[in-house]
Amino acid sequence: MQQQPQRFRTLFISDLHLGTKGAQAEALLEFLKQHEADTIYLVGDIIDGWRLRSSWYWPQHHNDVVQKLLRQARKGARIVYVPGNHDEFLREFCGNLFGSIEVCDSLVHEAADGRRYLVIHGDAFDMVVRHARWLAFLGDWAYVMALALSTRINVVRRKMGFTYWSLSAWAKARVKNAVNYIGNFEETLAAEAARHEVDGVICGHIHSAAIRDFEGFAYINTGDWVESCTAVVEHENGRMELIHWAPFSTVLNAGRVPAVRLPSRHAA
Ligand SMILES: [Mn+2]
Repeated sequence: MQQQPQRFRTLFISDLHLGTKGAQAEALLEFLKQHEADTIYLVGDIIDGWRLRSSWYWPQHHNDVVQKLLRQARKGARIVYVPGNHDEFLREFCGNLFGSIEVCDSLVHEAADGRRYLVIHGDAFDMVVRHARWLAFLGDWAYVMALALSTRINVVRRKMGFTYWSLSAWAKARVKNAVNYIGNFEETLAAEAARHEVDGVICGHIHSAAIRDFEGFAYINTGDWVESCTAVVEHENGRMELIHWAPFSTVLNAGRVPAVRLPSRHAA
């Protein structure tokens, strides 16, 4: 049954990691069918160039996601691609157009309520990636191993009718340092919003979706489509909302799980 898509002023998604086995392309496709927007920001790590460089992995579903986005652009949506560290090959094209898709290293988004947000992937503020690329690569490898295991577990879970379970999210949540890491990143990014004299920041990179307030500056992280299947939408009045999409919803008919809402002080 075809559902009528919900329409938003803006849609922010990041960390799709297309070109990797961990990418939740089917869930994303279903999400994109049901959520449309006037402007779509792709907040980095959309196509995983690091992985594709070592081995080519590009199934039909990954193509379908790209096609779906291009179709939105043809229908008049403005699409802005902010490259991340996994698709840094696009950074040299910043300021250019791919068809109608704008590529931009970072930019300011003005919401309907007049609030201004710096849109940036965020890896530039990740001390690991910034200062030790070899360490980042090693981390990436361990991460891929964890995801491969997670993928197998989920094949079994799907057959048994269970919902998606994320091993790496589970592991991360149990590592003490991960909490510090996320906290530091969030604070750094919120400080960056202050430095740019805007009201907040919208980023991705750490695969941890959030809408938070840091002393009056909004920290918004779009999350990812590898572990958590999350996106951020801007309503017509400028209100930002985090959506947790439940994968396998067509199998389980679960649809949307309750979304995390902005604290009232943020509501327009
Ligand atoms: Mn990244």
